Formats: sequence, structure tokens, C-alpha cells
Amino acid sequence: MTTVFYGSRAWGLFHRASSSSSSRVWTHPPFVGLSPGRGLSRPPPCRAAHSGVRRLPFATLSQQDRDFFQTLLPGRALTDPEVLEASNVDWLKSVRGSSELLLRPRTTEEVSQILRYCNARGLAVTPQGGNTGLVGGSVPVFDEIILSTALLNQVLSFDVVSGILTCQAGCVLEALSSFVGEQDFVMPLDLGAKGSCHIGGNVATNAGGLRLLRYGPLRGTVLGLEVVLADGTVLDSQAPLRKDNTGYDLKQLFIGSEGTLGVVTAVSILCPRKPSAVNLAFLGCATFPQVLETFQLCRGMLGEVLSAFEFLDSACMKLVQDHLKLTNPIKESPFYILIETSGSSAAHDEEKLHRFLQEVMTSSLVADGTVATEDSKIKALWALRERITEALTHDGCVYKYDLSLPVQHIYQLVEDMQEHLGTRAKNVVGYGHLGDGNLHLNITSPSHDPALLAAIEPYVYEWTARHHGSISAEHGLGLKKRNYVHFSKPAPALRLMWQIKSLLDPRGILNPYKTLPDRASTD
Ligand code: FAD
Ligand code: 2HG
Ligand code: ZN
Repeated sequence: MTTVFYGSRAWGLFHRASSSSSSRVWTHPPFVGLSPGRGLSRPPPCRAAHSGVRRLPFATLSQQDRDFFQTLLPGRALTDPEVLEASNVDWLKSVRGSSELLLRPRTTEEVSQILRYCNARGLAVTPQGGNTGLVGGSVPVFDEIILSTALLNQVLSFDVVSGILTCQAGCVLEALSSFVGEQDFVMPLDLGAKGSCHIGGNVATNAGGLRLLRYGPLRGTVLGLEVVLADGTVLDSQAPLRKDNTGYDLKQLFIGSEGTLGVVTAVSILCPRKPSAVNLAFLGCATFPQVLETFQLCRGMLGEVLSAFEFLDSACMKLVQDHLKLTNPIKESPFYILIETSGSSAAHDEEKLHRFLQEVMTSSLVADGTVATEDSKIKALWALRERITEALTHDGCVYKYDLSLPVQHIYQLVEDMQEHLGTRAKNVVGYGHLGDGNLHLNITSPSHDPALLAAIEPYVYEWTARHHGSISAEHGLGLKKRNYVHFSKPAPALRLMWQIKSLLDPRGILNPYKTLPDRASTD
């Protein structure tokens, strides 16, 4: 059955569509050109966002080190510069390192031996999952050794009674979704990068995504972690239990720590049952206050079946149309909303959705819309939202801001930025997880433009702090945002973070230059 597209007054017809320490001073080299990225050709990359960072006095890789790793990981200690290229550069192609060694362990024991050796030698390490991070955290800044989780990709157990999945950290999110899907469960998180990101990377970034509104953050659904500390100690808190009040919940320290406190090697996560009925409504609204009113109404009328509430503005729609050739299924509108319902009774959910849609149409909150229940149609509608990030990469150099704000202020920031930047920016667009109060503000420019960047930052962070928001809702701080964290966290909290870092990683070998602000700024 094909998706039924509704005209502005047609909701009444609701159908089911269906060596030695180095004392050299290194500063990061400027970014050099890369070949075009995935699929469609992409514009030239932005200059490194972090030139000026100084290399800390870690050891440099010796022949003895190389020999050690070749013996430990035969055929899995890679030094070929061409192979390393993809791991030295981030997904956005905005930052790059110059690592000469990529390690691909298969077991926790191998990770432990790698870190024990690196810690003793003073060699810095960058843990890397799917390398889809958006804040420059997943690639080395200088010559840090890259520790990839790509071969830590085994499911360890799945309990069909409790829904608890235990797997190695390098399992790709989409593969896990398929695995648990076959047993009538779903992963509690979903994101546009699911085809590449690893569950360990998701945990390390405390990723949010499209299902957070329904299933909550990873801090609730991750039940246990196995983590290797900087000195090689294996910390096993894999207890697949929903309730465990035995002292400090240490796993929480590692969730969202972006590879700076330990390497996650295995994850236990609670998977919900797969909902038997899913509906997706794609609606157009004339104003942002109408989007907010629709959200309020929808929470009231859809209640427990509401599973996602996402929005995008018309500039995002234009980007996916122009760059990815996707089709807008409804009448052009300044704003678009995706509302997903999921539950266990199709008839019940459809009736609720039907009543809600009638209400938003008769009250003129919504100008046009379409509903899909068939899998392929649902995927096509989700693509309009999920592929905005990809479309943006074809629009030029992208400056990304991932902010939490009280919902009433969410789009004010986009409008304020549009006015503030005027013609200096190519596009200023807003979209995101409205149901979670999470705005993705993206600003593009034909090429890297330091004057534009200076007009955006710290303005955008000051604005966010003034409106009691957070400067990183879900992507983390990585390299790019770490020195703005004081806009969201007070000085005593930052000092405590550094103390925790020093306790767990006294030599500072784990993902240096990331997440924590420059130490001097917190002393
Ligand atoms: P990487 O990018 O490899 O690493 C991210 C960070 O985690 C780095 O600091 C790295 O050192 C650390 N790390 C990775 N693995 C480990 C490990 N095993 N142990 C310790 N540290 C580790 N994010 C969201 O929150 N919500 C979204 O909706 C979302 N959508 C996205 C859509 C697209 C198209 C893209 C490109 C990205 C999106 N992201 C989103 C950002 C990104 O996908 C997430 O941050 C994701 O969780 C990163 O996983 P990864 O395996 O790629 O980690
Ligand atoms: C999303 O929700 C991701 O699509 C990426 O978090 C957001 O690219 C972005 O700014
Ligand atoms: Zn997001």
C-alpha cells in the first residue's frame, strides 16, 4: 500500500498507509586538502578547528614499540599511511591527526595489554569507534596511537526474558538493531549514524538520538560496562541487573567521558520489546509557536504512544532536496514536524493519532501532512530528517552547534543568528529533537571563514548560557567545544573533573586534548 498524501483539509479521510619522551614543541599543522568524501562529491574541507594546540610531552613511537604491537596483534597493528588516513580524519573532515599506528584488538585482554604498555611508555592513545563523532573527539590531534574497536564486534549474550543484551563495544548499532529485531526487541537508541557508529562510541558520547523521548538516555538503559583503565586494569561492572545499589555507580563516570577515562570494551544494555504498531506523521506548520502548540497538544492526546517528536525548518528541507534529491511529500511550509507513535495495538494507536490529527487540522495548527505505517514509507519520511547532517556537508564548511534549551527559546536562537550573521553566512538552519529540547543549529559558509566563526563564537554560547541552556546536548565536547564548557559548568565542577581524570589516568594518556578544558583555565 502506498503512502496517502493528504491535502490541507483531508484528515477526515484518514487511511492507514499502511622511545623517549619528546621535548619537541609541536603545534598542530593546518588542515590540508582531502579527496572528496562519501558518495556525492563534497566541497573542500574546513581548516583544522584546533591549530595552535600544543603537543604534550608524550613519548614518540619507536621501532621497539612497533615490534611490541606487531607481536601482540599480528596483522592488526597497522602502519600503512593510506589505511591510517581514514582513521586520522573525522567524519566531517574538519580535523585531522597524524597517527602512525592503528591498533585493532579483538579481546579485552588485548586492550588491557595495549594500555598497560602505553601507560608505562607514556604513549598517548585515542580510542575510536565508528568515527562518526561530530566534535573532533574521535581522531588524534597529533601522533596519538589509534585504538579501534572495529574487531571487538561480538554479541556476548541476549536474554529474551529480560531483554538484556551484552555485547562487545565495537558492535555497529545497526547490526545490533537487526540482531535484537529478529527476536522482537529494539535497541533503546537510534541515530542517523547507526550504519557506522559503535555501541561503545555511543556509550562514550552518551549519544541521544531519535528514541530518547521514549526510552530515555543511555544513563538509564546501560546496565553495565566493562572498561579498561589507563594502566590496563579491567573494571568489570557488567552486572546485567536492573537494580543494583551497591555503592557508587562507577559506570556512570564512563558514560559520556569520550574516551578520556577508560576504554569501554563491553556493554550490557536493556532493550525494549519491539512495538507492533508504528505510525509516522509528517506535518507542516506555518510558525514555530504553532510547532510548540502542536507538541503540547500531541503530548496530551497521544500520551504513552508518542515515541518521537522531531522538527526541521524549511531551509533544512531545501538542503535535502537540493543536495540529496529527496522529495518533500507535503505542501511547502516554514516548519516540518515528524511525530512517531509506537505501541502494541495498531487500532488503539491509530484512533488516537486520528483524533489528534483532526484536532490539529481543525484548529489550523497544521497546514498539511501525511501519515505512513508501512516500513518503507516510514523510512522515506525519516530520511528527510535523518539525512540533514549529510546534506549539510554538501553545502560548504559547516559550523555545528548542539544545544539544549528550554523549548520556548529553541527557534529564537536560529532567528537571532540569522539576523546577527546576515549575509556573512550561506545558510543558518535549525532542526532537532524538539521533544528533548535539543536544537541542532548549523551554519554553513562556502569555505572556512575565520571572521564568520568569530561572529558565531562565543556569541552562540553566551546566548545559550543566558537562556539557561547547555552548550552540548548530546554530541559531547571533544576537541571543538571543550574550551567553552565553562558556559555550562561552574569552576568547582571542572576542577573535580580534572581531579577524576588525574586519579584514573595519572599520565594523561587517554584521549588527550579532548573533553576537559585546558587545565590552566580551571586552576
Ligand atoms: P567515535 O566517533 O569513534 O568516537 C566518539 C568519542 O567516543 C571519541 O571521543 C572517542 O575517543 C570515544 N570512544 C569511541 N569508542 C570508545 C570506546 N569503546 N571506549 C572509550 N571511548 C570511546 N549523536 C547523537 O547523540 N545523536 C544523534 O542523533 C546523532 N546523529 C548523527 C548523525 C550523523 C549522520 C552523524 C555523522 C553523527 C551523528 N551523531 C549523533 C554523532 C555520533 O554518531 C555519535 O556521537 C556516536 O555515538 C559516536 O559513535 P562512534 O562509534 O562513531 O564513536
Ligand atoms: C541529528 O540529530 C544529529 O541528526 C546530527 O545529532 C546533528 O548534524 C547535526 O548537527
Ligand atoms: Zn541529534
